[in-house]
Amino acid sequence: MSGIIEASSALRKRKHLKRGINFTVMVVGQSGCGRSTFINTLCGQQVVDTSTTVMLPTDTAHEVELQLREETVELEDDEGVKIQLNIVDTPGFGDSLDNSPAFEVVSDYVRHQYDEILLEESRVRRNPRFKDGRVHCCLYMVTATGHGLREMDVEFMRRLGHLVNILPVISKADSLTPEELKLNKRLIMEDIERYKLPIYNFPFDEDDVSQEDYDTNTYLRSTLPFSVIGSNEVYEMSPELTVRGRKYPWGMLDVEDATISDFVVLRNALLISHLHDLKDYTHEILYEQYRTEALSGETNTERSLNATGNAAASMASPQTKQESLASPRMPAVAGAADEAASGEGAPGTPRDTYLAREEQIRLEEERLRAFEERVQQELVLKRKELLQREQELREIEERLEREAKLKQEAV
Ligand SMILES: Nc1nc2c(ncn2[C@@H]2O[C@H](COP(=O)(O)OP(=O)(O)OP(=O)(O)O)[C@@H](O)[C@H]2O)c(=O)[nH]1
Ligand SMILES: [Mg+2]
Repeated sequence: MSGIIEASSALRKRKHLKRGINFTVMVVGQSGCGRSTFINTLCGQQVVDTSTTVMLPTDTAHEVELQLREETVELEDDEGVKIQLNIVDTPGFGDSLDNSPAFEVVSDYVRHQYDEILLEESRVRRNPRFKDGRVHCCLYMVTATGHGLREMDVEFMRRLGHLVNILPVISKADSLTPEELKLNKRLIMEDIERYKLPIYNFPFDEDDVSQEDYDTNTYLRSTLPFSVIGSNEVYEMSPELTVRGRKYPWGMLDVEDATISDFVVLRNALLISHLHDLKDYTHEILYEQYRTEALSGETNTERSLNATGNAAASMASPQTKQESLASPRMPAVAGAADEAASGEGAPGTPRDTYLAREEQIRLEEERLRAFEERVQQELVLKRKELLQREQELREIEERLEREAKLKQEAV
């Protein structure tokens, strides 16, 4: 009997390995900052086209629109574990005078993925094919300069940091000297501290961490923001050795050279050492917070930002962060109701208790109504999408029919 159980658990494990780990990374950064090149470098293959992806508006009255492009790549590590890496590229980001709409698009996308999970969780029958599209990490690329963050960078991190794990990255690091890069890193971290931006700072529980994890996380924190160099070219140095690098008149650099950029450190953290940490943090902290807000009908996400404080500056342990994020956000009345019910502190007369309970029920109903509204909105959106797809399909069919007719006529 136990043999069968062992065999089936091994089978399950193999199945899981075969299916692979689902991991989603969003790459955000201004046009030309090297997003596409970085994605190709990270995946070790040409995943996205690196021709300019943004069309400038012909009419100056119109702003450049942000698009979100999704790609999926299957990667395999040394132990044969497959990673279904979903990449969301953001062409058009930061190219407008007013970038608020672009922030909204990114924020809506991240929220939409959370809503999908919320909906799925509330279904009586779960969909076995449901795909978790939550963004586990957002790489925010800042083009190498001698300065700290720009207003837009601060605003983005401030608005999105409570929804998604943000890792700041300096792209095109080869355009700075080692001293300039050091200065750039320092100024960026100073800004992150000054504005209390909630980035992902490799949190750990100080009371419950192995020495190895402590060292790794401390090192990764001290490396933030990661500097990267990307390239779309692979050079054959010898029959056995190929190098992804950049060729310059003065020589060639290897993008994996750890002495000139943090690319390898970032890749290892993302795809190996912290893949599960980023997923867990997304699920247990960020999504949980979103879920509480969605179900309670609260929308003030800025408030949580203040509660979270500066993750980078305070180097809060996950416990501290979790506590501050998950701190009860029930309205005071509900608290009073509980107190009244337990007979502690509150006046405690039956009438008080009754009124407090009434209030609590009313709040619960409000919360449910808000949730229902969100679900309805989702449905409307899905229906719209469906109609659009149907229309596209019809157009394709018509085109095919036309082409077939033309061919027949030609014959
Ligand atoms: N020096 C240097 N140039 C880079 C690096 N990464 C990319 N580039 C170059 O920068 C230019 C833009 O790179 P892309 O990867 O297309 O940038 P992008 O952000 O995807 O650009 P859009 O999609 O047009 O917004 C290309 O000429 C790249 O070769 C880098 O690490 N160092
Ligand atoms: Mg691009």
